Amino acid sequence: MKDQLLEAAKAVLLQNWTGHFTKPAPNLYPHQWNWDAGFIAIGYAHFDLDKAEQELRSLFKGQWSNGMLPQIVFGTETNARYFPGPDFWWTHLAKAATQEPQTSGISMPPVHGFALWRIYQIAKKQDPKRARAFLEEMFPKVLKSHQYFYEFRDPQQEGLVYIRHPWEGGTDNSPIWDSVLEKIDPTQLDIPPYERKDLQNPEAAAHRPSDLDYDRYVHLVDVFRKNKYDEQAIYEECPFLIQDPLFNGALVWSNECLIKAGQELGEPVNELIHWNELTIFSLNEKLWDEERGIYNAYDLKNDQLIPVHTNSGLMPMIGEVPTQEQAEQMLLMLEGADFCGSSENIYSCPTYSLQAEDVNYKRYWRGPVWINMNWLLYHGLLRYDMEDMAAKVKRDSLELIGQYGFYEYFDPRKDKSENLACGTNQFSWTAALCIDFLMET
Ligand code: 2M8
Repeated sequence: MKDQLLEAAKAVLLQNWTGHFTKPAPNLYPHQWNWDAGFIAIGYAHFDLDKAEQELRSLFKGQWSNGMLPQIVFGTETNARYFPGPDFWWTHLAKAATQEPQTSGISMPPVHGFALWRIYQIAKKQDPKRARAFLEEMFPKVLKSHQYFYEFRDPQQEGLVYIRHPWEGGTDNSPIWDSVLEKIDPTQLDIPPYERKDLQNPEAAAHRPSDLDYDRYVHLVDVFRKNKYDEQAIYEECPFLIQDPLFNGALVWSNECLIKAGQELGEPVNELIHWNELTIFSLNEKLWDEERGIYNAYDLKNDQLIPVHTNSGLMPMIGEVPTQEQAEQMLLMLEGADFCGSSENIYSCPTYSLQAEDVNYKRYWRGPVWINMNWLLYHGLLRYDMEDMAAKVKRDSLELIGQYGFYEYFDPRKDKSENLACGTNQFSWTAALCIDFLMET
């Protein structure tokens, strides 16, 4: 059974391999995506080091001269398959952008520090010299992407990085963004004309973000391009500036892995240590919700907390941000009615509190289980020796995949009469992280 699943997972990655990088899915996502590439490279490291390395090299070819690692590095498939394609971003106006390959003009959660370190650990067992050479090659690039965040996305120098578009958060349609997006009224704005392509995919169409959401997404892109990607000007004008606990939690784990990598390579790491201490401090000082035992997001534009509880609020565990005591509170939250429901009827871990009135078990990032979030949560739990819960998260992930296939996300309700698979099939990070779960020793 394990061998079959493993082989099937490898086949998904190889099927989505384009010769230079791996598409997140065969049709819906025809280019290279930023955090997908990090997860995918981890999967490859277990059976094809060459592809693991190429995956990250290809992504970093799109890195801007200011360090920003773009959300999408466009491949050669026609624009007809995905909106927004390369032409929509007008990145030729951005001083720092690469023109070849073309990219989008936003970034994504910084997973590459911990992906690189994990790949190094896996590769060392196969070929130590090669593993070190790749670490050496990538370390400065990943470091530069962190420098970008601390230089351009942390205006109050508190160590908390903001995102300026829901797509940057990775959790596109998360209810965390709602209150901020609702303030953008497209009827009062001049929204540039555009045509969605994602609804052409019948598997995914039903649960994707709404047209109103897309108008707002497009408006934000318009703000960026009109400001020629000048970060200061965007900061002043952009209505969407959010400090997200998943994003900043990933940053901490990646900082920490870069510190280890730097020490291994004999590189200076003082700046990284300083950034990291500040981010950990501010996550706890500003975003920790003592009453509920979870981290909030913060709306920087309107200067207020966003007390909306998705499992992003649990993710600072991956960087060991909470103390053991805080983590115990988080475990209670996770095991309780909000997430896993202490019952046998819910697959861990729904992306949105099951107590929320607007939880939706099938809609994109508004309730379903996503395997990358489970994988992160699993690693977070292990840092606090919460082995039982970690084992459940892993078991549930493998059971969902084994039963339904390598889908993009899953309805968390254990109901054998319904097909729990959602979104697009043959999804790369589901396959890659399944490999990592299975191969873990
Ligand atoms: C989804 O996001 C893209 C935009 O980036 C989309 O909806 O078109 C998200 O699930 C994101 O996290 C993921 O990286 C991307 C590709 O898998 O798809």
